[in-house]
Amino acid sequence: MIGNIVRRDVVDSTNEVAKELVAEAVAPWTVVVAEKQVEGRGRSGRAWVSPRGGLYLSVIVQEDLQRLPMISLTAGVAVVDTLRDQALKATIKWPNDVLIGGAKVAGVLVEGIVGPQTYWAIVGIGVNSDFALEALPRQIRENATTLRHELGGRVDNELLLQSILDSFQSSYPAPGEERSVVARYNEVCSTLGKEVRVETNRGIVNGKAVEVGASGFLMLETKNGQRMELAEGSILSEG
Ligand code: BT5
Repeated sequence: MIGNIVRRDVVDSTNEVAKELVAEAVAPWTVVVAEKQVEGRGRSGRAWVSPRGGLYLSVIVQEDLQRLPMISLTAGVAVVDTLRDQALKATIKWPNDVLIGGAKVAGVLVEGIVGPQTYWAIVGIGVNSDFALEALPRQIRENATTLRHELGGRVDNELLLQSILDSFQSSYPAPGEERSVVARYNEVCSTLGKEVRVETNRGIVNGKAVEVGASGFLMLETKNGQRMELAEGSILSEG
């Protein structure tokens, strides 16, 4: 499935380049890879700091918009499984932070767009791979790590790219066959079982994280035993 790989040196954001390609009629499963981003994006208007040496990619897939949360889970699982193959103890913090030892090493941003004839998902993945931790601003560094820092040596971004793409493609669920990737997500999600404090666009909620569903929601159990589904949010603290 993985098709053409479009390689760029410096871009604003690989997701943005991918969107331009969709507007020009692109083949599904085209991948955009850049060496550096100057306007790397996170969720909700946040920034993804993207120095040279990191891996920045966007996979362009044709997808129904309601499957985007599912595709985001799949991308997180692909990154975790790739890192685990290298004996790194990677986990996911809901919804899409890939952590090693509690520090963020990668993030996923899936954006949906309406193309000329169909819907598209731009699956953006950023990995702090082959650069020193010091390349990140101090404030971010406190909660982040890089593969070079974890492994104590250089990282081959080309091999990493191929492994992530292989893993993403092999985990990618056909409609109706989402169960195994959701199960895998729940296995590697370090948020589950913890008391969490989550910032949502409806305010802050507290509860015990129980599970993540196929539509990407986090099921929380509040103190009075009520269950609550969160479609989006950022975890402020995990107990
Ligand atoms: C994410 O957002 O984690 C999604 C990151 C997706 C980046 C990829 S790179 C390829 C593609 N093209 C793009 O433009 N984006 C995608 P979020 O969960 O909102 O986390 C953002 C927060 O993570 C920031 O507010 C910082 O606190 C922190 N952060 C920023 N840069 C970081 C880095 N390099 N390493 C660790 N943490 C970082």
